Amino acid sequence: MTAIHVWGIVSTRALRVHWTLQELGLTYGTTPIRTRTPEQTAPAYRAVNPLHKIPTMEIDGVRYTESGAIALELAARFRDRMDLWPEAERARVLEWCFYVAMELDATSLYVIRRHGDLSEIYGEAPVAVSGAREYWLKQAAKAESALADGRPWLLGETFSVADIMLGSCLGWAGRRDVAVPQVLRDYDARLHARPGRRRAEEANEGRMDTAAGGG
Ligand SMILES: N[C@@H](CCC(=O)N[C@@H](CS)C(=O)NCC(=O)O)C(=O)O
Repeated sequence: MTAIHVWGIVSTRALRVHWTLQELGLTYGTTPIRTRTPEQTAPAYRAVNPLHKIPTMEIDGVRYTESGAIALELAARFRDRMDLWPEAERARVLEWCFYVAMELDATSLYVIRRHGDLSEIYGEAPVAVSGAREYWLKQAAKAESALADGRPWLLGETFSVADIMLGSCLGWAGRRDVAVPQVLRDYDARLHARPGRRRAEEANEGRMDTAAGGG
C-alpha cells in the first residue's frame, strides 16, 4: 500500500491536499503543523521543507511541496479510484490550476492577506490591497463566465482538481470579505455539499484521524 504523509492543517493550501485525498478515499498520516507557530519554523520541519511552508506531502518516500502540484500528482496516481484529472481535459485542468494559483491566489487573495490581516509581518500596503481586490473581481469573471451556463463543475459534469483549486480560493475569499459573484457563490454551495469537501474540512481543521479515514 502507498504510504502518504501530509504536513499542514488550518490553511487554504493544505485544504487542497486534504480535499484531494478525501475525494480519493485515501488514508494518510498528518503532522498538524499550523502557520506562524514555533513548530512551523523549528529545525524538525525545516528538515522536511527548507522554506517551512505548508503543505508538504511525502508519498512513497518522496516529498513534494506546492499544493496544486501535489493535488495533480495524487490525481494522476490514483485515477482508478476517481478520475480527478481526465486525460481528454489534461491541459484544460492545468489551465484552471495555474489560473487559480497565479491570478486568484498569488496576485489577489494572498496580497490582500499579507498586506491586510498579516501587515504586521509583511508590511502595510493599502494601495496594493485595494488593487488586489479589484484584480480579484476582474479575474474571478473568468470562472464566473465558465459556470454561467449552469454546469455543476468547471469541466461540466465531471468534478476535477480544477474545482478543488477554485473551491479552496472561494472559501478563502469569503473569509477576506472579498466580493464573490452569485454564480460562484452557488457553485461554492455545491462544493460544500460534497462529502469529500466536508471530510477535507475536518482533516484540515485537525478534527479527523486521517490515518484511520472517516470523520
Ligand atoms: N504556493 C504554495 C504556497 C504555500 C504557502 O504559502 N503556505 C502558507 C500557508 S497557506 C504558509 O506556509 N505560510 C507561512 C509562510 O509563508 O511562512 C502552495 O500552494 O503550496
